[in-house]
Amino acid sequence: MIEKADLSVIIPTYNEYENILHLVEVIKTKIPEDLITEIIIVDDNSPDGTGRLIANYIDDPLTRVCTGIQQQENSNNFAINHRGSVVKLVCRENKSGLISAILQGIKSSTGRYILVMDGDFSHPPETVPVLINELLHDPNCIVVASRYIRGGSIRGWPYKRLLLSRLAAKIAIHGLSLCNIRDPISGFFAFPRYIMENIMIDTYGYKFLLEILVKARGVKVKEIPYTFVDRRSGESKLDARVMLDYLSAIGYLYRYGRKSKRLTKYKEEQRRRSVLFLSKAARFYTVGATGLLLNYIVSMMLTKGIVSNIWYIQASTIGIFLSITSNFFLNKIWTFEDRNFSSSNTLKQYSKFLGLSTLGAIVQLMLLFLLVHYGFQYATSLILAVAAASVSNFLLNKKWTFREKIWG
Ligand SMILES: Nc1nc2c(ncn2[C@@H]2O[C@H](COP(=O)(O)OP(=O)(O)O)[C@@H](O)[C@H]2O)c(=O)[nH]1
Ligand SMILES: [Mg+2]
Repeated sequence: MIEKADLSVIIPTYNEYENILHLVEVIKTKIPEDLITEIIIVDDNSPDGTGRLIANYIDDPLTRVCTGIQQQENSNNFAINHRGSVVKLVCRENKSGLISAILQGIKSSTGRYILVMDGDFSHPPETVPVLINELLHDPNCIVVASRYIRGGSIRGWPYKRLLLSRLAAKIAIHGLSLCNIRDPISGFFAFPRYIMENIMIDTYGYKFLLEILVKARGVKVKEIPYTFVDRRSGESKLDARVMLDYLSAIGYLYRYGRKSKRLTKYKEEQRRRSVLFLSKAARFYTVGATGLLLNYIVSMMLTKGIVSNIWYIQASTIGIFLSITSNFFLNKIWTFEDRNFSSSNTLKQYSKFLGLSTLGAIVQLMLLFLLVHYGFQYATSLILAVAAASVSNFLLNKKWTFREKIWG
């Protein structure tokens, strides 16, 4: 048994008795020789016996001889051909819809690459190697077989169905802003498994590709043309109910897209605010450092006889006063970019700033006393006390003196 495949081909089936075996055989001949491949049929207990047919095919000793199996497998739901391709059958009890069938197939698969196609020959097996080659060429994109690019077409559909399909594609493109694809409702596509890793597929919709395109937004898409051929035999499951489901799925994806856009916007806003907050804090602390320097220089000049020779306490008081004043103006102009220089406003802000600086000094001293009292080292206590006082000083001045929001 193959442990891990390179490629998993997922084919959902419901009443495809007349198509599926032939399709599997043809696909086997189209897959590049060097790829270990599993073909996974997901059948919803088709009343026409599609599931049983596949199970018998897998079990059939002739299949095994033809495909060169060496040893007897103990599970009865896979078969290996001569290139190492496995055919697996996933049986589900009830008809539960196309998306969930594809999802179930993917869950049961192991391939690094996944290819999804219908089981009614509408998706020509000749296009399978083209999809695979494109994907191997650029393994980070979704390769979509498209009916609506140059070279693509639809054969055998009545005019009404052509129109409906075209309309459905347009609704998806415009409604969901999918500008990099012409056939977003294609059911024939291939992609690397990792794309599915961070997204939750909702089985409620009808088009699997749409779910990926909206939820893995930004993923690279490559379209290759193909001719969709109406089913050879059997009946299409497209009915009014499916169309309604489709429209409500578009509505759901539209709301999903808006929600994730809002979320991205919110995250961007938060990032912008944190940058703003940090840059203001950095400016506030730079201003604080210039204040310290000014305080030091002034105190020195006044005590060492350069300008005068006054008592050091007086000199320090003048130094503190000057540094608080210069801090105030620098913060007003540079940190908080406040351009209201009316005398009443400036005076009011200045007194608040002065008051908060005094309060900061008192808090710092009290904290220092308490920390040292409770056994902390002086140096550690000093750092903690200065940090606490300067942080509260910044926040209070931001909010109360310069009337800004704390965050941002
Ligand atoms: N397992 C499973 N396969 C389904 C279901 N509905 C459709 N299919 C298969 O999905 C593929 C596309 O369905 P089809 O009726 O051909 O849709 P159309 O091509 O849009 O007309 C075919 O292989 C169907 O057999 C379902 O509910 N469960
Ligand atoms: Mg079909």
